[in-house]
Amino acid sequence: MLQIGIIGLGQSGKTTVFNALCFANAKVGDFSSSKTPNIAVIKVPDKRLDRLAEIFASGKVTYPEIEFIDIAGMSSSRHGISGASSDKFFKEASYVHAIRMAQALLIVVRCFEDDNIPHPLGSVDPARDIIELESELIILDLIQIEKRMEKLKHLLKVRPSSEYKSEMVLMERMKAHLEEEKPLRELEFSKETKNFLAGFGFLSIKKALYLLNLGEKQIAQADQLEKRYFPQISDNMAIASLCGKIEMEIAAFDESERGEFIKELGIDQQASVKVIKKSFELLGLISFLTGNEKEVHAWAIPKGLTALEAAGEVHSDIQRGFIRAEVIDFEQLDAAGDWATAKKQGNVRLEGKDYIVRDGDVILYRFNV
Ligand SMILES: Nc1nc2c(ncn2[C@@H]2O[C@H](COP(=O)(O)OP(=O)(O)OP(=O)(O)O)[C@@H](O)[C@H]2O)c(=O)[nH]1
Ligand SMILES: [Mg+2]
Repeated sequence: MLQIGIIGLGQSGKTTVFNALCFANAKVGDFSSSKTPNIAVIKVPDKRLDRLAEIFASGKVTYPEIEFIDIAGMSSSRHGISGASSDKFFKEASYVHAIRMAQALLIVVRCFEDDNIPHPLGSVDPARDIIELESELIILDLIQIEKRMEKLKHLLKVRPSSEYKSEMVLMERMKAHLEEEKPLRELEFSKETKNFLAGFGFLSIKKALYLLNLGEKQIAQADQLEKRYFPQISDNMAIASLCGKIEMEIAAFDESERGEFIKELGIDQQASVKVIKKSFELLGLISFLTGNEKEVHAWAIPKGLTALEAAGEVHSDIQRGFIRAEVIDFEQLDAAGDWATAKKQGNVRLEGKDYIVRDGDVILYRFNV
């Protein structure tokens, strides 16, 4: 499953945002700093799927899921910046480990002012915090790379191989980049290298969605604030903003009452829904759909997968016994009203293994095992 780790300085509102996104009610504030992460799974809303359930008269609707992991604040919160390096191992084990394997990070930056909630660095200063958080990720990755290089040096001595040699070159390239205080997500890697690196769980390589946690009075200036703190957006990152406190209140309402409350507040859409959408886009994900009378299902996959690769998401048998895929755009199926009519209209295409799946494809797999 897709996993997104929530990080940020202490008391920046991570757990508040987590509660808002996941409709959860984990404790926030002073007494919340437990070292066990909060974990919750959310469904990615997709209106097309609801319509597909009508078309197939299907009893069950399965949305793609994302898991959010909320960990306690990063080191600056407790030890000050200077203390950050002294307890690397402790911090590594207890905080960061939980998000090592996440595909992306949601980085919460405090913008809200509140004299009752002390900021770990003494004042509310989002620009400084962004730099602080980036360098924290960079330092943690540097430590890990240096450890790996030590090991590689040894391995190259006792068991030299071309694999180790090229890995050393790769690590050196990454180290040089980090030493310029740049996150690894800005580097380009081949697909194979990316897969190889995935196992290391580097942090600054993960796609990052920066989330400005606004005060109630700042909501109207959300766009300006986003532009002010992120005048340019680099690769593999995105920006969003919301008022965690209000969003958490919205999430606490029953679904039936939520719409009314949002209207009263004069907000156009629940901000957390936007954050989920942005996370999805940032991860470069698309959805394809499958359906029959039993179940309709949206599958989240990275862009660029073939019909055969996508089949593996649904079931390994379908991938193994793949014959062909019958494919139609959701819009065309929606207009036709049912599969048989769409077929008669000639809009259902036969595609082979190498067909590149597109967002909104409704796929009926033909297979034989
Ligand atoms: N005024 C205001 N307060 C907020 C907002 N978001 C969070 N807070 C408050 O800030 C405090 C800290 O929020 P948490 O969500 O616990 O912060 P955290 O980042 O999870 O904190 P740690 O887990 O201890 O690092 C709580 O008292 C929240 O109610 C906001 O948008 N506006
Ligand atoms: Mg928390």
